[in-house]
Amino acid sequence: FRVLFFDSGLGGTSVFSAVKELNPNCSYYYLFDNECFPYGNKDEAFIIKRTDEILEESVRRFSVSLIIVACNTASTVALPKLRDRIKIPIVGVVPAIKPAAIKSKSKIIGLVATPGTIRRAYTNDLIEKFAKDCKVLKIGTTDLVRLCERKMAGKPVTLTEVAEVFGPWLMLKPEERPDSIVLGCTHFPLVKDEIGTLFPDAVLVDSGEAIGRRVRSLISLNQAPSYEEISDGNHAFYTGNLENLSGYENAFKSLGFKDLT
Ligand code: DGN
Repeated sequence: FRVLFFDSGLGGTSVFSAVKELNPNCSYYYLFDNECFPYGNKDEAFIIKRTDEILEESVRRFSVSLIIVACNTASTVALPKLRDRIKIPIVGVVPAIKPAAIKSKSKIIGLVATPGTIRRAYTNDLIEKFAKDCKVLKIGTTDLVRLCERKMAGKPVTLTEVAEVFGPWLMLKPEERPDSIVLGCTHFPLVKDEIGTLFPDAVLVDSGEAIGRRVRSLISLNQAPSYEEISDGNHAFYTGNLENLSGYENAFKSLGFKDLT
């Protein structure tokens, strides 16, 4: 059973780890659009066109049975078009507003995501629907995405650098800070420890486990076409720009991805 992960960067690897844990018997492919990284500040039309082009091509090339758009920035805008055009199950990753609102006692929740995700009508609808009783503090950042990429490439990231991103919340009195923080970008679980150190009393909510469960149920419901396909257990990753990989090979290899194409 072949599953394709897709992100403009390495953020999707945080979802990959969660999905693989619950679905160990799949083959995983990771499509890493580093040619157009980052998506976080690109306009919506660009993201819709780009994801459509490269995912259609990838489904043909790798004969995958399921796609995980492991990027909130793309999922919150491109899913309808993708689902219209590509006829295999496509699982999107969107900010976990609902569980965060449920977990919050103070009813002050935080959403940290890319500027694109923060702007989306989709995100505002989620807030409207699931967090009406909460005050939602938002930070839109591409700086934190870059810090996560740096960390994955094996370079040091300091707590001060992460703290700078969260300046607006750290300036608040402790009781005015969110007690439940949505990591609304798949990169951010990669700096979960740092964020946890800055906000020790807050619960950090990402989408990884929920996506893992969703994939498991799609597989068991046999909703994906080539379910009977036996996994070859091989994990491969593909990238748009080989020259720009700078240190990422090790990150992928340590996750069990063997091929570099
Ligand atoms: N990982 C992407 C997300 O979840 O929104 C962001 C990547 C980017 O290109 N900024």
